[in-house]
Amino acid sequence: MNSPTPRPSTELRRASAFAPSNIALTKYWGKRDSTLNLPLASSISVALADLGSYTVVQPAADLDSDVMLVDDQDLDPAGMVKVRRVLDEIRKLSNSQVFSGLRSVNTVPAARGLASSASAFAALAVAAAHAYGLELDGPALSRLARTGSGSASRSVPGGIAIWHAGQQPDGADSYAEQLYPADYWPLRVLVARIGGRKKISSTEGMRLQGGGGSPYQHAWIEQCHRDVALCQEALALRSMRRLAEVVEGNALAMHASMLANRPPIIYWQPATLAVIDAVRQLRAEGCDCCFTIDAGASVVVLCEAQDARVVAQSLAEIEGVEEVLQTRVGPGARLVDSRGE
Ligand code: 2P0
Repeated sequence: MNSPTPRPSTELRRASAFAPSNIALTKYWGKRDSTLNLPLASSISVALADLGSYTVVQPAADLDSDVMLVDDQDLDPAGMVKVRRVLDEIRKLSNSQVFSGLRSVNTVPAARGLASSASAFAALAVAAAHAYGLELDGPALSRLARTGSGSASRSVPGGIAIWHAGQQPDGADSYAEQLYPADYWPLRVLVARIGGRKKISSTEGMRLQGGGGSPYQHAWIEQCHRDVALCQEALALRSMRRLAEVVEGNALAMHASMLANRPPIIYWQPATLAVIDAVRQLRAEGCDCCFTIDAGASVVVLCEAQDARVVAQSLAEIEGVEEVLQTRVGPGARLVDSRGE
């Protein structure tokens, strides 16, 4: 573990950070420890350039608990438990007992299959560590973010990142690091937004499946181990053909394991399948693209820059696609000045 350098509590200060959301190329869907968010398999992601969260942390001696607004609403109790987990760890490391007021603004639509919790917790970890005077390295910040929400670990390094599942019970070896910087492969990321609020959160979906609900759970995790290796090969070659095979196969295997769960976990809507069809058709016509789907109905499409316009146009024409967001791969979590709020 990194040795933090605590400063005296008089050095508590307001701090703001931005963190990107991230899209998994091979997924995190299964935990070996649900308190520390330790995964059963490693996963690989791309950070999104301008879709993410700004979080401001203001330690205040007169508060008797932490309070947090997310998009101007009080954070719900389940979210607050996760936030306190991160802040309690930071207070422990900095020998502080001061609570904080926090405000987070998402540039990602919440609960639509895009991981707003990933960016929110990565921004929280980076801002709060600074607010409490800690100097932590990347792996330490990634571990902190992970305790809030597993996927947040990957938003800390940004670019193309791998989250190592690790083996240690305390999670010391379970953190994300960058495989490639954001400009390694100038992919475009298109989000075909579909549907309203999802009914089953990722945390709950993984809990249901982890309790022996899916007969395919073991096969799914074994597939993840293989796919992480295949994905790294595809990335090293910058081969969209090979990337498509592993990224699409991994997402479909995850949803197959969810569908087979009892009770079933079904996130797709008719438009989800329509987008899958469209991407396969585009590829047959020579467009270098592939799709992936998280815990929601929305579909994310990765493509080469020169194909982005035609792909975005095709997606926008599909019935049930409410909006097509377009971005590129971006850097990781960082401190920003308070104008970044
Ligand atoms: C991923 N997802 O790898 C996968 C794919 C959803 C489907 O990471 O319980 O919100 O807070 O650790 O991080 C969503 O999981 O769950 C997620 P918790 P988290 O992106």
